[in-house]
Amino acid sequence: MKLRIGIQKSGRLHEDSMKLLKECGIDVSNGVNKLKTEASNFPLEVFFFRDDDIPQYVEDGVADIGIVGENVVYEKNKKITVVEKLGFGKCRLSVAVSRNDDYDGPRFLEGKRIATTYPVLVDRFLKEQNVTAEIHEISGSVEIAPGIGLADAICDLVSSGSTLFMNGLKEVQPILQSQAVLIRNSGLSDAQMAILQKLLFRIQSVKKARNNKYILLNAPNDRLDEIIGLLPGMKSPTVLPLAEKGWSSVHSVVNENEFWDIIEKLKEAGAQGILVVPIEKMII
Ligand code: PRT
Ligand code: ZN
Repeated sequence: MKLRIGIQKSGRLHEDSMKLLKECGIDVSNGVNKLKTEASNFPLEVFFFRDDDIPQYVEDGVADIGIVGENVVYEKNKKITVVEKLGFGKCRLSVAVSRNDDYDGPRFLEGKRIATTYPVLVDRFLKEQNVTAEIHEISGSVEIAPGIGLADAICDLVSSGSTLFMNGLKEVQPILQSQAVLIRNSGLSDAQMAILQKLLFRIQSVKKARNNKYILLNAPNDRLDEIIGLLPGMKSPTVLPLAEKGWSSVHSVVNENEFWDIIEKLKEAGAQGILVVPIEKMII
């Protein structure tokens, strides 16, 4: 029994998807110019598809699971189950208008022409806002539509914002936050679900490790309590005596989001020789 996973053949999600499998300890040879490949040390077959096709293939059972952007999942609206957010491929689907327009809320779009590759999501947004506008579905280079007189506004994916900027547009209204997610066919067998659980356990360990750092530092014993108080750790920090009297070595795990904040406070509390090390896997 093997689980079949669909990932993007080439494009923005390909490398991160392959990297995630690798960090899960799954050996897969790269699939450029290949339709599929097999993991050598995990019951997984990897199929390479265009990202837009992945929800359909997972619904049809051509693949059992897949990695695809939430933007594609919700636009395609197939009968599949979202299993886990993966933390990469982050972007937002946003309405953008000409830099010179005064956008004063969704009402601005009333009666306007909006060019997009995401007609379903745009339509849903307009309905929610009680706005009537004309949706022009185009398949690529949406950002040039206002410049050539095809549309008054666009709705497209944005990450850095430089594409909009270079085309004289400004982002005015995010309608969906998106990242890559793991999806699955809704009718997997027990045996397939068991493999998925194994994979998911590994993915979650990799995600936790990515969000945390291992930290080592030297602390003067008279301020040890204060320093330990700053470091939650997985249970509580490890404290070992240093050869030099009056000092201890403290080891712990800190969350990426709180990291700089904690480092500042540790320094103020007299910590020295702070080392920060990436964590490969984290199992709690
Ligand atoms: O060939 P295939 O159909 O598989 O690939 P594709 O060309 O349809 O997709 P691809 O590889 O461009 O994107 C795959 C997925 O990456 C998308 O579905 C999103 O989930 C995710 N993603 C994340 C992005 C972006 N960021 C992104 N910035 N997808 C596209 N863009 C484009 C956007 O459309 C615009 O043209 O990048 C431009 C904007 O980028 P900034 O940085 O200038 O704002
Ligand atoms: Zn695509």
